[in-house]
Amino acid sequence: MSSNTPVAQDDHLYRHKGSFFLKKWTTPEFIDSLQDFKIRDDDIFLITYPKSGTIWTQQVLSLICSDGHRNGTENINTSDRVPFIEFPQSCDVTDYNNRCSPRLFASHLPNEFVPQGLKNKKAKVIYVMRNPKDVVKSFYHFQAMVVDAQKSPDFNHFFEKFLNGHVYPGRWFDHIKGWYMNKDDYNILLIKYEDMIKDLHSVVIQICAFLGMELNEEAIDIVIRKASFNEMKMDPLANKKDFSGGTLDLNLGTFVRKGAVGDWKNIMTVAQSETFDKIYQEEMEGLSLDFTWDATEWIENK
Ligand code: PPS
Repeated sequence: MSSNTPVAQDDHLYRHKGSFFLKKWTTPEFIDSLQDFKIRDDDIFLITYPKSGTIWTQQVLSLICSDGHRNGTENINTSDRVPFIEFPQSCDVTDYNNRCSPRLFASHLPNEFVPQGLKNKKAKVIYVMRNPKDVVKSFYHFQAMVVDAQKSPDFNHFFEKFLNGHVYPGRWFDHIKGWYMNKDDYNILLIKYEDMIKDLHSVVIQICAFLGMELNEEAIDIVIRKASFNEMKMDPLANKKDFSGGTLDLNLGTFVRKGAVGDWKNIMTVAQSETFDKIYQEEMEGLSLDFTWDATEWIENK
């Protein structure tokens, strides 16, 4: 596997304890300080590797927590409704101790960096994962919009960066394995993006049960409608209009982009796919985790 452009470390990232972080938003000291962040028993954390369905699940969670109507929060940025624990500057109520319970947080942090208090198993963690071939394609399109990022001139260049983990927050394999292998340390619900695509209704019911929230059918229907791809595609807040300019150049793409399973086939060469499969086999061996790589699998298995 070779690209014409050498893969250099991205200037907008720094390396800390084996992972990569964004210089613009965090320092190593701040990341380390999160270990002692005081967790409340009713906190709800949404954890993802980037491009795995974060904004979608942020939307689902904030809808569930307000019975589907969002309680007049329609005009509040997603980053304020479900702020990232590692990026407090990105939201309005930056002192997280002043937020009302139940607090909703999102994070891309590898498991070793999250607050230790999550391990008392009272607060809830929802971990959403997506097949990594679609993750890398989605990430490739996204990095083109990130103002400070080192831009990959072609997909192969980004593909190599992704495999090497030279992206925030590091290697997909490390993130997934770290969380999956330590899942028993947390009160955790594992969800797959592809299951949300296939049957959002079932996943919403599963999340409600996990959170102990009782929503009637009408409220569940509203959650599903307001979290649908078409609604979110039209929603400026879901498309990160609040990050427009300084962080994202939204002239170069859309955040809620395609929302497909198997879109990697439109960009990955056979050789890249085979390289990926080989690494995947080696890295994931022995883990009872499987992914849906292509939506046609559902049709064929019927
Ligand atoms: S980020 O930057 O890490 O927060 O990105 P993240 O939100 O995790 O992932 C973005 C991808 O999720 C897709 N998306 C959706 N898919 C289906 N339904 C809905 N409602 C939805 N909302 C967002 C979004 O389009 C990105 O995937 P791609 O493959 O690029 O389309």
